[in-house]
Amino acid sequence: MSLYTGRVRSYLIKNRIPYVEEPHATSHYHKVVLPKAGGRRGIPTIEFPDGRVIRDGVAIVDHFESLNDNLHSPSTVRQSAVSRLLDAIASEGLLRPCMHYRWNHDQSNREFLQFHFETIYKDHSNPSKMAADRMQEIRENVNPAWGVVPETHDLIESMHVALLTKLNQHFSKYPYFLGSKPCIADFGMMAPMYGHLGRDPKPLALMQEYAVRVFRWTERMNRPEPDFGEFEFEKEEYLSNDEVPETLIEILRHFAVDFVPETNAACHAINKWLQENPSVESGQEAKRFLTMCHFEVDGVQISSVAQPFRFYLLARLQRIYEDADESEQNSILNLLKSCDMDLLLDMKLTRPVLLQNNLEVWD
Ligand SMILES: N[C@@H](CCC(=O)N[C@@H](CS)C(=O)NCC(=O)O)C(=O)O
Repeated sequence: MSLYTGRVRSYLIKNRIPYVEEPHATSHYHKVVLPKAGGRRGIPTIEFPDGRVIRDGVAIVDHFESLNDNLHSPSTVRQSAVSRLLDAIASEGLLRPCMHYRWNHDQSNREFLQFHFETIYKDHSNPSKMAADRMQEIRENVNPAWGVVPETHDLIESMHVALLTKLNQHFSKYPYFLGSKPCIADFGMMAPMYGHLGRDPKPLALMQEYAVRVFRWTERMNRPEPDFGEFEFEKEEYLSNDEVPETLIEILRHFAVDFVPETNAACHAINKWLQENPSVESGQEAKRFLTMCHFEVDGVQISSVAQPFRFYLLARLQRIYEDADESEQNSILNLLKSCDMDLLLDMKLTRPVLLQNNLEVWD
């Protein structure tokens, strides 16, 4: 049921890397794994046979990509930029629908969630009560922190249904985001689109009813073979000539509607926090819930936590642009302009965020 595990699980399956999935609740996890994960609980966290530990799904995929000759990282500039952009959106940009469809549809989801949360506390004396308490805490405190409040419910639902329609159009033409081979963006998007939105009963029913091609993509992503028999494609490859198809541009335009204002507001809020906290030392942990930010989408006011991790991921897109030559930069810029995302290139924190010893830290 973990959102971020969807990315890593799919990567491991597609690459036929054997693994065992364990709940993050065992005494082994607490005694041995957690201290090596910088003391920060995070799902997923991976432990290798030699005892090394990597916390964070993005870092785990980075690790395997570096051993895998970057098999799933497109090498051409437009596709590489889009792939990184979608990875950032996947991590931070879909939390509202994920939380809303999990926590505000009790009739469909209650027993399913109760069962899963009890498994986290199965070694405690009263798993049922502990699960219920934790679930209540998420509903009352975590949801509002991410901007999931009654005033935003309609917006969240209309945006999600529109997204399903656009994704469905894309996956009717292509089995993956950039053609017939999965890229970093496909794995990233499995975090929100499988862990919550393609598995919890309520949003799964929506997906099966209105977006069967998206549902098929989630199935395909959790199978080692290409699993694209309903298409004419024969080989696993990205679209030629660095193409980013129109169906994907449409999806990006849709994401821009809230991802751009939220990123802008988060950038200002975190930079203000940095200005007010000049004594933050290099290497100090960048807390996940640092400060709040406020923005507007389609006339609806939203307040949400501004998370530094968004900018860790966005910096990877910005770096692709900065490292490109002039004609490649124009090509990336034109692409981002065509989907209303170009302003993201300038949204930077005054102090970069790094991943060090399994923690997000300030440079
Ligand atoms: N940036 C991390 C985020 C991981 C994360 O926040 N996972 C959630 C669950 S899906 C979590 O660990 N929450 C805290 C907890 O459950 O203790 C990643 O991409 O792996």
